[in-house]
Amino acid sequence: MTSKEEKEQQETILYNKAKEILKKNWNGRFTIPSPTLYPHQWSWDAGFIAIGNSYSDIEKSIKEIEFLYDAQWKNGMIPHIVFNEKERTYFPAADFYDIKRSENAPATIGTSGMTQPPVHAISCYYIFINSTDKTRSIEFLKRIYPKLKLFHRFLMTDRDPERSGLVTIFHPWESGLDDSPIWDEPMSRINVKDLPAFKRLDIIAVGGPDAADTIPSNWEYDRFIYLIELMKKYDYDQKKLYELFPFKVKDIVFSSILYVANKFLIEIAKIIGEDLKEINEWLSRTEQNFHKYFFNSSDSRNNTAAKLGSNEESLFYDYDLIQKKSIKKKTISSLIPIYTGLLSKEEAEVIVRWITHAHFCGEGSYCHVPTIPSTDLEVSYFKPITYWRGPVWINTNWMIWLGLQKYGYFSEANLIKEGVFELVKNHGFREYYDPYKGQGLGGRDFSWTASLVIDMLMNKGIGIPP
Ligand code: 2M8
Repeated sequence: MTSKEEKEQQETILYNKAKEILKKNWNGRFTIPSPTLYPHQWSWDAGFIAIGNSYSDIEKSIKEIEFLYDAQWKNGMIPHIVFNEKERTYFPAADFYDIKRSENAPATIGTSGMTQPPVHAISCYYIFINSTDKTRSIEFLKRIYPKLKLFHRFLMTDRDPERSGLVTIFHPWESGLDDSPIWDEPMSRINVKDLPAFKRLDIIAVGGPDAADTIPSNWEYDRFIYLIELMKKYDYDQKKLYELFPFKVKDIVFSSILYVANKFLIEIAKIIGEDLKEINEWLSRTEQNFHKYFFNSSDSRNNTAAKLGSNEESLFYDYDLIQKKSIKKKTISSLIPIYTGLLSKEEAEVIVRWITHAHFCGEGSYCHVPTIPSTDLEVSYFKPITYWRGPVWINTNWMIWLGLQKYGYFSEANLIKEGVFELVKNHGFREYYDPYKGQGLGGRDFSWTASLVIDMLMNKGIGIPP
């Protein structure tokens, strides 16, 4: 067998394995993120999962998105979790969120009271492109479009009263990157009071001697739970939260995904003949402010002196609205802007230098494969096996893979793709991976890993931002 044939054979094996995982994690109504850890539906997981399923099971992708959007709040928010009422192995569960306090909450569906990045318009575009029955997929787009737009409008208004085109998050869980070092500073200012007694179930679910080192610390978890208590105290009223909440961050990953999702929403609007005006306005707001908040906003830099990559400090950083300053932590979030297409050629070149640098598992590093770790390897807060503080995650690598292609860096994109294939082939379709050893960590048979590997195997360029 030639090496090309061998490679093709291995890729077929990976494809079938990934499909099998998605099939197994489907519970008849939605796909669980992982059988070992997460028994409910998560919002951005659902978006990623619908992308993988769009290649072989369009009906499932449609059902996935519709199940999630049936739980949409009256103010447009898509909750970050839709609970399976029969499951009791995850904390905090529906009763803890007590969403009935909000007049916006759905009446009969149990959900969380916060949100997550809006991947879904991107998934819906995949559904349309990959469908063979265009009449049926257009019917779906017509049904879902107003709901997608309502969600984006919620993010562009309630979560952006500044009209910056960038999203404010109230909880680290809203970012999806739960215990990223980015949140250390804002979380350290939170004064935890009257925390109700609770029992963490994630540590039991992960199991094994290293379990505690692979998940967020108790210090972080107390604050995660306390912030939910505070959201409840303010009845999930977005205006009150904006005024009074102690955690308010303009987030790069969330805002980048929203920008890309708005670009795909435009594509959907064109397909079904809807008006583009409002979405175009949202896009131009983001275009005007992305650098202002995430790059030039620092207290110590002035607009003219700042130059991306001119020194270690000049990168994209999240912006803390309470402290009114950048949160200077070197993580994968600093590199995600390449996914938006909002960078000049020169800026993209600088991001590529970081991506291929030893700090982020590039040349000269001791990493297992050249995939991007969630945190710079050479900073004090890097931890190789702890959740979003160092391990390699497939969804963020997928975004960077697409961003690199957007700017024409095909060989760099290819290195990441092959690195991802090596990880899943030899270490399983896991939730995250140790960047040095490649060891698989967290949940097993992880759905978004399977789904995005399918997209990388198909390699059709559908997700490259327009
Ligand atoms: C993780 O987050 C949840 C809370 O939302 C948890 O730790 O229990 C994150 O990795 C998040 O990005 C993901 O959506 C979720 C389910 O996979 O797990």
